[in-house]
Amino acid sequence: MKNYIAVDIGASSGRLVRGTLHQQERRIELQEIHRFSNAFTETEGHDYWDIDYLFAEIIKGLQQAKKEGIEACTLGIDTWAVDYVLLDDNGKRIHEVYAYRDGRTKDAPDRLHRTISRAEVYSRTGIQELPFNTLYQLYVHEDDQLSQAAKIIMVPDYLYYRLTGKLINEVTNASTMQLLNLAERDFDSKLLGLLGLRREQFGKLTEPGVKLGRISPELQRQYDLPDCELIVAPTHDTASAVAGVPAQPHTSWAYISSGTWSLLGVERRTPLNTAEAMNANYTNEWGVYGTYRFLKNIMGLWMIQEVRRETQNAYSFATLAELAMREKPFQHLVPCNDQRFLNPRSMTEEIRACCRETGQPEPDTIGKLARCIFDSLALTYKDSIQELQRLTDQRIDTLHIVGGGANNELLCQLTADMAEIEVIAGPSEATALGNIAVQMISSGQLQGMEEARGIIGNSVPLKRYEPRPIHEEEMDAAGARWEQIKARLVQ
Ligand code: ADP
Ligand code: LRH
Repeated sequence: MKNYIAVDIGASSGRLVRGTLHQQERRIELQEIHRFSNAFTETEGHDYWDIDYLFAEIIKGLQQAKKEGIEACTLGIDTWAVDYVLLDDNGKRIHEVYAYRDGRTKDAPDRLHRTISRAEVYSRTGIQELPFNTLYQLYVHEDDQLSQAAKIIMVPDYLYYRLTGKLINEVTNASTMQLLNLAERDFDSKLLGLLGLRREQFGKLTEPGVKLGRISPELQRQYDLPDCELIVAPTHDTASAVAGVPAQPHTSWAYISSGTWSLLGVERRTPLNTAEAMNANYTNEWGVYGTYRFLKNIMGLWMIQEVRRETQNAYSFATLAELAMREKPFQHLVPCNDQRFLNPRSMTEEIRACCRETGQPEPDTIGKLARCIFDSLALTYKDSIQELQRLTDQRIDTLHIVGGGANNELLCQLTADMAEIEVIAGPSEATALGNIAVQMISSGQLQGMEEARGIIGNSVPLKRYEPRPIHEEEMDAAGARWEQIKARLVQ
């Protein structure tokens, strides 16, 4: 049976997963080969990823695959978006890879938009303003390094390059640079000009599904790796995750890709870069096969990851959800998307300070902190679902929650209750499945996304959550407080 391996690296963890297609049963069997943690660390006041460590973990995973008897496979790589690598003329990296939460871009949007308006950037790119978009990161990047850069590629492009020696800029991830022109479907010359960059400093825009060739023979020999053919995945993890949503044809659905971030949106055939979409901060990231992901970034499970980290990871995520479940709902609410939660010195302290400032009691136990985060996320999802229906003029009947957050039963049920919508949770490994599905389509094993999504839905148990009636008085009080908190803190 043919082996398809996905390398899927999120901001909190990475894994190599093998998929095999059982044609008769119409399902993909997934097997995790290797898992490793990921995090950025601070050096001399800046936050960086350890890209050499990530590459070494990919090699380890491939060696493990060989030990398990996989002699040959196809391979696709996806990672988080927006972060990039500058290469010199010899293909050597000329800097450590900045992590997008690094504070250096804090004021970059305001500064850049003195030269070009927000509205113009949005009408060109359709990308929501997030301070860490590559546009703003490059705007503040050291000038001498930028001018030395022979090529500017994204993190997964770089991992493909290390494995094959081939240089590409894969499109789904390239769109998160906020440098692609929606109408021309190429790099925007005005934006490049503002950054002092040239088109030749980027590679060829390459669609998911393209075959890139084999792992270089030197690497194969040096590390005793399986014979892998690299296929370009949707290299942005969110593009792979949305490809992995088990949506039924002819239904009206939205998704939350629920991991470090909650990416809430719909898949569209056309972008929607109206003034209303810009004001609501919705993005149009490029998806697989010419689709667009019209979505919004919501601060997501990063908040609970950070609170957990501050306990030296004393609790599992499942335990944190259980502790939260025992707490009274809606006692402490915070506006998750406030920038104060992007990379605070202490998430626990930041949440407490926010509650204090808004006249609420401070969550003083780990259970209360977790409850505060899940209640606040569910209320934010409710707002975004309403906003999304208004902006797209489309009724949404089903909300698919995919990614690690699909395991959080409390949050899934709260989301169904708050947004008054049917939630289908799973797969938690939708990103790996979407990555693998594109490899299978490219290899001619599957016809296209509709077939792939049907098979994905058949491959793992999905859990359905129906909205439960809400205790009206309790909800009215919480709803009024929620509106006040948002009005006070979020611009
Ligand atoms: P990323 O790809 O951004 O690193 P993942 O999709 O792997 O993120 O999701 C990680 C998140 O999933 C964790 O932060 C955690 O909140 C949630 N999660 C994973 N397993 C569980 C579980 N058993 N119960 C509750 N939440 C879980
Ligand atoms: C999720 C994600 C998201 C981006 C952020 C940088 O992992 O790729 O889609 O906005 O990380």
